[in-house]
Amino acid sequence: MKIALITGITGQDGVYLADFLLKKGYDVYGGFRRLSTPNFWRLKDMEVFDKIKLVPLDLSDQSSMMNFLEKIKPDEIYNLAAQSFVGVSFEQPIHSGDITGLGVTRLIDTIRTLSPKSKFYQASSSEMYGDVGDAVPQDETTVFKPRSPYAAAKTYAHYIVQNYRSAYNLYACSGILFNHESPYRGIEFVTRKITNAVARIKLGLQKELTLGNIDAQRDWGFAGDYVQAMWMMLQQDKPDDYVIATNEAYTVRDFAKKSFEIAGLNYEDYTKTDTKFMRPSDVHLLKGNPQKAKDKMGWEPKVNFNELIKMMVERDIQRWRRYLKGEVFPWDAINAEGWEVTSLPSYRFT
Ligand code: NAP
Ligand code: G4F
Repeated sequence: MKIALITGITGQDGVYLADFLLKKGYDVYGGFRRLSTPNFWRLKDMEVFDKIKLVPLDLSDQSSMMNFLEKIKPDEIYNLAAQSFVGVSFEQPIHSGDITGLGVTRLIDTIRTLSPKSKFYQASSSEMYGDVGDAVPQDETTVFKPRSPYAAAKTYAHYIVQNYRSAYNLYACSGILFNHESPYRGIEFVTRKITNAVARIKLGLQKELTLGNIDAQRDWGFAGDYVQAMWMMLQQDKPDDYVIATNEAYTVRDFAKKSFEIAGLNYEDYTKTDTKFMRPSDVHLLKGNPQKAKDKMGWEPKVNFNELIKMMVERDIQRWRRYLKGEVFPWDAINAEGWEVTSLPSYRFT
């Protein structure tokens, strides 16, 4: 039986990957960080909580990685842990650099020392492209011009992985994944913020939705499709980096309009914008070309834009309906109205 370690197992991609690897017969270890309230709701909801082995592992603490890798030398290590929210990286640039950037060096250097035969996957990001200019769509040859502390940290990590691959001959890959969403997406990301608000408006629990830069364009895919590509990267003859995307871009406005439409509501009646949700610098257009992943690994996205939104809206409506019936507590939907991180300087001092 193959052994896999997934860092960041409590996050969106962590649960989809755990489910995928368990179905492939892997023995799955999941790295989690200690919190005052454990964040296991996704693992429980996906019904994988009882099938995995949880290990305390924080990317800020190299000893936690050493403890684990000394005892268990996994066949495959998937590094999904990160401070993954771009907006917060403007507020916490040092923490974001420490976890999302330097944390990867801590992990891959520990692998080099204690488990050099482990195959390694790094969660790189399309945010690294940043200011893309005329380079549309982006592929593995497009230059990185990061526009946030998060993107700068991911770019550093991306180059560290390339360096360890060539310097120490490690089997180390980076997937340059474009935005991927699901009903398990964190509630502060724009897609889930929208589908959650649509569900609450539909059920009379919320009156309106306030967004920031609705002209931003993203290439949105389904997380369940994207974790399969992570695994495929570690099954190839040689380690390499791959863009994973749909090659279709839509605006935030498009996403919101479609979400309201699916719920039988009119976007214009409920949505407004506020500069407090805009970032000091934003990425205006991301659209990825996944041709290399298709040619070399046979990977293609299966769920399209409309199907993804329908899946998310329907699931959020279902969650809030069950909540209203007193059946479940929608863990990450507490204070959904009005709770949002912003990046305006005024926010820092008020
Ligand atoms: P997510 O839902 O925010 O999950 C992030 C995970 O990292 C959570 O399990 C979180 O634990 C964990 N984590 C945070 N700080 C940590 C620390 N100091 N030590 C150990 N674990 C820590 O993110 P996701 O959407 O699943 O994304 C997975 C990875 O792919 C991330 O690295 C992200 O940056 C990258 N990525 C995501 C996308 C996307 O569109 N989703 C695209 C490209 C790249 P808690 O549960 O305790 O917070
Ligand atoms: O949903 P977002 O916060 O995702 P973003 O910044 O694209 O980052 C996500 O995708 C990356 C891959 O490209 C990952 F690496 C990263 O970890 C994360 O998963 O914002 C998307 C767009 C931005 O342009 C933002 O300015 O939506 C815009 N937006 C407009 N109104 C908003 C809002 N974003 C948020 N979070 N909240 C708003 O009200």
